[in-house]
Amino acid sequence: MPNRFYVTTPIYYVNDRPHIGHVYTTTIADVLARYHRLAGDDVFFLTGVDEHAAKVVDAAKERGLTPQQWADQNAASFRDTFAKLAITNDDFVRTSEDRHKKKVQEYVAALMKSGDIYAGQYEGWYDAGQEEYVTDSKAQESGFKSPINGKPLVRKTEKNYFFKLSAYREQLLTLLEKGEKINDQGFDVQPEARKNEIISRIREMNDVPISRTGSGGWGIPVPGDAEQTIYVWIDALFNYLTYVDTPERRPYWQSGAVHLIAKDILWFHAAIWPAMLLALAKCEGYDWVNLPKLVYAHSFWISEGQKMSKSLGNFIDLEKIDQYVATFGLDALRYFLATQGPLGTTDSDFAEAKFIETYNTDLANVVGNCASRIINMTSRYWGGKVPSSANASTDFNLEDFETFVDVALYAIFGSRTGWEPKGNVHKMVGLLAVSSLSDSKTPNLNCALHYAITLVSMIDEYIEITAPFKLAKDPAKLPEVGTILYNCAEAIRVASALLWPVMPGKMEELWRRLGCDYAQQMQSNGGRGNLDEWTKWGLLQPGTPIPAGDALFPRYQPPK
Ligand code: ME8
Repeated sequence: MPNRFYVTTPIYYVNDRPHIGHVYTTTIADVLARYHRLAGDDVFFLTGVDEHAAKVVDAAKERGLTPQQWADQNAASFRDTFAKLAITNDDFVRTSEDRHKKKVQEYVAALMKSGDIYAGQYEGWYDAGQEEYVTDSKAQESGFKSPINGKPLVRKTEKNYFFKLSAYREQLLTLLEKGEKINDQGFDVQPEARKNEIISRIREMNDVPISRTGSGGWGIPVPGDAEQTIYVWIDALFNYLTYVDTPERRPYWQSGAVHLIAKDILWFHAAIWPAMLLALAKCEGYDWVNLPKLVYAHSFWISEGQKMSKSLGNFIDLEKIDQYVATFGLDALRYFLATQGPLGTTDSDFAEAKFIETYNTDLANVVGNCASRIINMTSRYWGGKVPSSANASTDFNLEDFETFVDVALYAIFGSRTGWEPKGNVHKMVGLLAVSSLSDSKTPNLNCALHYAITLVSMIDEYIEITAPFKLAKDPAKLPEVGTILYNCAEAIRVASALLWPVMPGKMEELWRRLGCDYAQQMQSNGGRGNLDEWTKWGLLQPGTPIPAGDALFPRYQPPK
């Protein structure tokens, strides 16, 4: 049985169209999903939209539309955008769908029955214009006036349903601080600094209201109380479970979800969500419910050095995203997001100059240039066919090597440096690239991709050192040229497999030129690949035509 892997993104508010932040988290999730499929895992990847927010109602009203009409338009925009960006989600959440609403009501009813959700009174400072409560500290800060319209806040009491969050304090702290497991499943929050933030907050947590009144019918009613609507955050968090709560999909949930989010919504995911699951797991009929294995909270993109905001008008919005794709290609955008993005705890700057530099340095000069050199030399010196490496003396023997990377590195550097192939060499590039991509604890993509690119730049260096273009002048040396070109083509084939999750379009093009049918193999195997096999050394068949073609990543010259 293949490993299962379940990865999710936040479900995004549909009060507006998507922007780069939404595209970013979804792209990272897509890279992880593709990587796991490539490695042969059975993957479920879920993204979608969160519809029942009050701001959706407001934005619809401004346009003279019903909330559903406005939600429909924006949900379509999210769906189309993701499709355009080669996102391979397996389903798309819309919280206004019956299949979601029905399950949420079932979960809430079970929690009401077990006593983890109870009716109570909520009292607090209410901003009537915004239809929301303001925390005591915020109210004090703003002089008890609405921060939005300046009108006095009112002290208001209303009936609400509450979730017994405080009852799960100790259990959550044990899970997070001691790494303990429940039903064989641990629960982790990463990066480490974010986990520490959340631990201090959990120590002080109280019960939370999970319903509200006056939503005008937009939302999911509390079972048995038509006046109250389930609070949008509770409705939204449940999406991770509602969409896989079917007999066929439950095994994905049970494999331990990986929730990718940004730092803005960590509290909900790292405290409220696991506590609700612990509560649900105790209810009758829900003993199969376990915890997610990881909540990973990345940081934020800013834009050209400044926080993205409506008033500054500097959002990287759909128009800008389209422009980048039109100019540099989709794979370049995905590569930039994956390598320069805010994984970890520092924000990243989405700046045009940085985009161009990354594109020219890594894609045009390294990957594109290396592929062109190999293909062109093969056509010039070896009739445009994969050369045979067997008839030239090689200074290595396949049996001496543990992994393809040992071979690639030895082929590239061994003869020059006398490098011992066995040992930890393979950890340097390939396995590091592979394991850091797949390690769900810290999806350190920046690092993984850096190693894959390093492998390609080593090929370039190998060409410089061995100088096949000089050797080719002597007909007696042609077999040696063949060996060199074969090693180059093999190394770039291996690198292309490692880079495919980020740049599927261009890498599939490279596969076509190298005569590799990996895309077809994946298609006929339910989307699953065979990375272990495809990264072995020596798979290219001598004699296979390697057609020349346009540069994969033409160098970008900014218009004067
Ligand atoms: O919070 N940089 O939806 P949302 C990077 N509906 N990522 C960013 C970003 C930025 N500048 N801005 C947004 C919600 N994001 C809720 C979630 S989940 C059960 C409910 C990304 O539309 C990032 O993933 O405000 C962030 O967590 C998410 O968009 C918030 O999207």
